[in-house]
Amino acid sequence: MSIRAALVRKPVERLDEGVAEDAVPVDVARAEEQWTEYVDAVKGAGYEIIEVPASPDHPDSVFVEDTVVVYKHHAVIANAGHPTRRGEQDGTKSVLADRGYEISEISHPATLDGGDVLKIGDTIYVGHSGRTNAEGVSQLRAALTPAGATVVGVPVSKVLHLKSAVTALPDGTVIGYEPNVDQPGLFPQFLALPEPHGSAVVVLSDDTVLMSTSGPENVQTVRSLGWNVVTVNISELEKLDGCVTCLSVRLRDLPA
Ligand code: CIR
Repeated sequence: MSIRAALVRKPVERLDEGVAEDAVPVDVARAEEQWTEYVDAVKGAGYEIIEVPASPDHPDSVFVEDTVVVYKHHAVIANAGHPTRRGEQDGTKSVLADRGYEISEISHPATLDGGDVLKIGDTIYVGHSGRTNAEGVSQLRAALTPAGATVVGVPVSKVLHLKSAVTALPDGTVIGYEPNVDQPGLFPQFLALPEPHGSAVVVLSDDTVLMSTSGPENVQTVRSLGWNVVTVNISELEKLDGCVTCLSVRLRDLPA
């Protein structure tokens, strides 16, 4: 059986200062509870939880997925597209280096957020978005092509990150709310979900995904296709444009 682990990072007191498209007050205590429930759900699916030490000066640091792209034993450390998020990546880098990952880094003038990267097997889709620039796409391609990945750049103009628009089911079907997706035809199999909110999945195992309670019809659609769905309420983190994917980095087959 493959070893599975997930990186997570505790929300900080300054969470409510995080970057948000719509300024809605965030209940930090409630966000902490919801984060704990999220971590418990991932743990309950059999993942070892690895906590990246909290970063009190980075309000958005709970969204740990944005700090790195992991492929096989390679960890490509991101360079955040938003200036207030730069520096978050240092904690992730040190944890993954300690775990034996081969580290490379996206560097200036390139920017890249992990939320723009969707891996489906050896195909890595990377969104050219408001956060990830062309140099970021290019540096990711240069870092991971030699490791066996095919890096496919895709435009993202309607939402924050590629994974705000699309994620993938365990069988590789790409899902999303179509009005949020620039070019659904770029994906070999695309399934449109009914609701804009809560349209993301985290693959927990070959037959189970994690979704937010904010998209009940989306959950129903995914269940109707024969998948097990574990749900979590992450409403306070969604106020900061987060979704289920961005709260963890899933690791499989860790370096020995
Ligand atoms: C930001 O704007 O950077 C954060 N407030 C939200 C980041 C969410 N990350 C993600 O979806 N991968």
